[in-house]
Amino acid sequence: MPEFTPAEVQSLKASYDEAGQGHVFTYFDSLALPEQKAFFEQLQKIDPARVNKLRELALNPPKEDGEAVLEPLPDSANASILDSKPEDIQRWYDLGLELIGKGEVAVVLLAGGQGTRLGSKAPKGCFDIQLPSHKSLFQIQAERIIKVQKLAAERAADPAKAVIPWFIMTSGPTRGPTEKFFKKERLDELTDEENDNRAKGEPYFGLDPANVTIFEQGVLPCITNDGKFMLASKDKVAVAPDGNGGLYKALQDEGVLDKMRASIKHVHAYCVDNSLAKVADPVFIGFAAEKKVKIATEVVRKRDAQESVGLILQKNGRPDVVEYSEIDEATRQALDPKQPTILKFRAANIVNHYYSFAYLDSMGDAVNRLPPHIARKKIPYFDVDTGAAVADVKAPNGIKLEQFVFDNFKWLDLPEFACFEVRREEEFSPLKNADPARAADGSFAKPPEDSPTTSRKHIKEQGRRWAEAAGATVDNGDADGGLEVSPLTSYGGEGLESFKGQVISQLTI
Ligand code: UD2
Repeated sequence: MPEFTPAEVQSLKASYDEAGQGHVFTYFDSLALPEQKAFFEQLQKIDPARVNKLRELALNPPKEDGEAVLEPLPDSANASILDSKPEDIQRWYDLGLELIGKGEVAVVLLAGGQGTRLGSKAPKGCFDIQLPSHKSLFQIQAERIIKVQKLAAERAADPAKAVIPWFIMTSGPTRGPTEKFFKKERLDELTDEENDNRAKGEPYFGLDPANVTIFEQGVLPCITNDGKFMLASKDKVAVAPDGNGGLYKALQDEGVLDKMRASIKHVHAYCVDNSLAKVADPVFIGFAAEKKVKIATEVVRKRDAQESVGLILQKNGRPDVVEYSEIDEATRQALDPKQPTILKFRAANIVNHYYSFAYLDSMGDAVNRLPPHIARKKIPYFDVDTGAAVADVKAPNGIKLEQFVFDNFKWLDLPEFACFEVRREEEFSPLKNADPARAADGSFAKPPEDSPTTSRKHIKEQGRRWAEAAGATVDNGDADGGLEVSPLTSYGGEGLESFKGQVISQLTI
């Protein structure tokens, strides 16, 4: 029995006709019932008028009156762990742990991106950067949550409340494999060795599954250059994830805000591919909570003018981010007039954001006004006129609409926003690219950057620094001269006193 009546099909078709997208129904009547049902469900989820509006917003963004004036954020909106007083950092840390101890902190993981540049078929969180422990990014991040929960529980009036619910945003392609990976089911997308390594861990890496919610961001149709929705086949619209800015609508549509509302006041959202991400970082959360801002963002000093990171700045007096793919060369190269040896715009976005729950819960329909960005792509499609599928597309033939998670920063007044500079070596090592090819002697043809090698190295160098700061000596023959310190041993270098005066010969502690 179909799940829809002819009248429902007619009214759905009328809404597409009205939006100038009626062509997607060309083959609807010729489909067998199961295909009709699946197609009807997909078409029902897409609001063609909303997509047309988003495309319009993307192609003709609201004009700024006059030339956009870009300036670094004022000192009032900036803080830096590099030059903060130790007592301030300690106060933020204590406050952050107190809030976690009261069960008021949730974490949102942005994990809907595909690992295309990394060359991995499985979701990035599954990636094994070849640490001695062979822990995946998901496992490392899960264990950081376990550890910081423990640190909070030790001080909490009611330790049972020191729980950080983890909400993992996936997209169509990453949801299934992510769920299977957390349940310890084998993934076709992983090698046998990677699956075997996963099998060693606990389901959900030792977290209580009740506190881990995997949800899905929305999709947007791929659109031809003249504004028509593209079909992937007779019975499917070609769609793509709506960008990490799809987070805000997904928090509403997937009931995540509803789940948070009873106890959560502070939300930390971070990027799956930052190997050094301090998940639910008490210092950052304490800092933002103390300033009572709606949004705070962590930044690191930009490595060089060409680094592929967004720049946190003020635009016409409002907080904003200019993405690396949209920065003009003059802005990228501009030097600080007061210190001409460094970049004027050097606050690099690292997809590490704090939100007050109240702000997220107040967004309402604004989630439909996040201006998407245009990505002109080569999109395999089904040609409605010829009835043939075109797989091998030679040149960009359409656009994908991608919303950026930081595009609502501009909606805030400066006092509602804060920027927190942290140390790159402690908190940012992006896993973006596959390792470079190796020469015959096994050396890299060019220095690895933002790759498994750099992620692995940065984690082990951090572990070595922590051990040596605790008074230990590391002598373990590690290839990178480092030491892997499990998050279950230490979250941020604390609790290593017992290693004082010892020689650590293990590769991981
Ligand atoms: C992101 C930032 C960039 C800089 C850089 C540093 C944005 C828009 N850009 O650029 O400013 O901070 O990272 O590493 O944030 N994601 C989703 N759904 C999507 C697309 C992406 O969840 O539809 C997630 C993705 O899984 C990752 C994060 O968002 O956790 C960043 O996505 P990306 O790696 O595609 O962004 P990138 O490196 O172009």
